Amino acid sequence: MRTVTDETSSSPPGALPRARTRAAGPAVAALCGLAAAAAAVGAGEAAAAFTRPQASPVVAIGSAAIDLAPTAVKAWAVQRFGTGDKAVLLGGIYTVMGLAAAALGVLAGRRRGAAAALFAAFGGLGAWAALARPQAVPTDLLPSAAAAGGAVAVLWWLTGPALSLGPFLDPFPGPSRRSGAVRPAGPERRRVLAAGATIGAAAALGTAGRVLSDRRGDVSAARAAVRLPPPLRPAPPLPRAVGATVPGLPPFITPTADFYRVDTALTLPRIDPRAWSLRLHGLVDRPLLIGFDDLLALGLEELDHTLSCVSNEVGGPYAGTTRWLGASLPALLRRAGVRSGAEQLVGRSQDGMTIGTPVETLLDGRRALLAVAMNGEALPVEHGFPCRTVVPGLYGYTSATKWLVDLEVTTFAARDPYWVRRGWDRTGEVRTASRIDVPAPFARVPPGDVTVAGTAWATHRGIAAVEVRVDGGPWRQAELAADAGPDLWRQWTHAWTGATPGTHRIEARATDATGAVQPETRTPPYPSGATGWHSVVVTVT
Ligand SMILES: Nc1nc2c(c(=O)[nH]1)N[C@H]1C(S)=C(S)[C@@H](COP(=O)(O)O)O[C@H]1N2
Ligand SMILES: [Mo]
Repeated sequence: MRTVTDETSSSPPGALPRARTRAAGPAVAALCGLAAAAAAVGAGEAAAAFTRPQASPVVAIGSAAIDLAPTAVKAWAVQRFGTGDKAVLLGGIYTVMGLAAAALGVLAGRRRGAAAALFAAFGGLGAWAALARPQAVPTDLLPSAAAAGGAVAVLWWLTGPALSLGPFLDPFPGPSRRSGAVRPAGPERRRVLAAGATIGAAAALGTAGRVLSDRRGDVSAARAAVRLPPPLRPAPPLPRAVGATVPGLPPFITPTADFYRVDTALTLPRIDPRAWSLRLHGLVDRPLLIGFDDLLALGLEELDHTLSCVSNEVGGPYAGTTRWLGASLPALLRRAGVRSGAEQLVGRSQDGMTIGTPVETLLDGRRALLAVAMNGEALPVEHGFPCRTVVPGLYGYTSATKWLVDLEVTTFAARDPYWVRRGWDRTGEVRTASRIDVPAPFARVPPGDVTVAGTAWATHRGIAAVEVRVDGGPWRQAELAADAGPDLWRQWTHAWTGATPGTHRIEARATDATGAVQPETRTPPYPSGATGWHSVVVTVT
């Protein structure tokens, strides 16, 4: 069966050194396994175009991995890869799948039935993952079934006798003229060609499936068609000196394109506002069901606010400031009539995320929005189109449900939202943070006067002071930019004079408006937000 020819050898085919003959067989077998996996992915993506993109086996298994990943792994992924965490996860899944498929191909050389059964089992895993998603529907089974069917059929075909078509149909008869490389002949050559063709066809099928589901689910036209009414209650103008103009310091208002993104959504929920509705129910006197136009008709208000993520490390980038536009959430709660005993409001997103906000916080007089726009434009899909919540003072994971479809007023005992179930703090009050943006870590700066600048936030409490010190020396008051209100971050600058050549450590700490100084002790983000002073080491040359 393993007839391998080699031009450099004068021996007749079949008399080659055994090591080379053996090397070609498993490689071809592994390739057949890879082709079967490619068929699975291609068929799965194609079928998902007709069901839902979330039901594609790879996406479903990835989503299950996100939900099942231990908290430490999730926190590490967010910190290490940030918004790129999803690409890294998918890359990892494809790598593991590729290795497993190659191994199954080799197994198929000896036990074809067992290999086919294991491919089918992978399909079963995809089906289980798809059906275990929070919003699963029975048809979510289909992409995994297509994937398993495709893989088993391709494996059976590639490893079976059908490819022995006879030498006259072989497009490359005889040994290679170009090199002395071992080239499989006969059935194996045809298997290699067939496997290659299968991989190409599967890639085309999968790509077509992706393109089709992107087109079917596209909401960009619906988003462009949203007509935002002028705010009934505009935000007060920002003080002129709200931003410090120092090169390297981020702008006071974060451009939407630069706004950080943190979520568990491997495929973005794409919701047409015409098909969207929001249910408010639970411990209320008058449950509500409102559509998007009803929401816009409630009378919108603007809110300038700094949103931040609990997973942000000291000095990290996961905070941004934007002008939100939306309907008042406290007003809607009052309209529904919150009953006594209500403790938390659980927001649920279209993809099944649950985020719990204390009712007491929502009704203590602060502004909170059912936001539909940021910086004057309908929410981008990745930031929650068509509607999300925003509650100043709380980290995103307890306040900022994107792709919001349901609000339930309930008790703490009745429901543990997604992150609380994973051990994160129930309230998620934003801790005081100060970040040195300029100079950058390990920057080289000239001696003499060095401008130090940064951003500090203690959302909803406000920033009263920022202090800076160099090499553990005395703390000096930084100069604060104008205060735009407690719900917004505050930029600051400090003139470090007499910088001498060498390596220096700059540290910053903020005091919030309650008078509490940021603690020095470094704690990690889990379970209630990072603490500690940010420091930057620079070299004066
Ligand atoms: N549906 C949904 N909403 C979500 C999340 C999520 O994973 N899914 N993540 C939350 C977290 S942890 C944060 S910090 C904010 C981030 O919002 P952004 O991506 O618009 O910056 O969204 C919150 N809302
Ligand atoms: Mo977050």
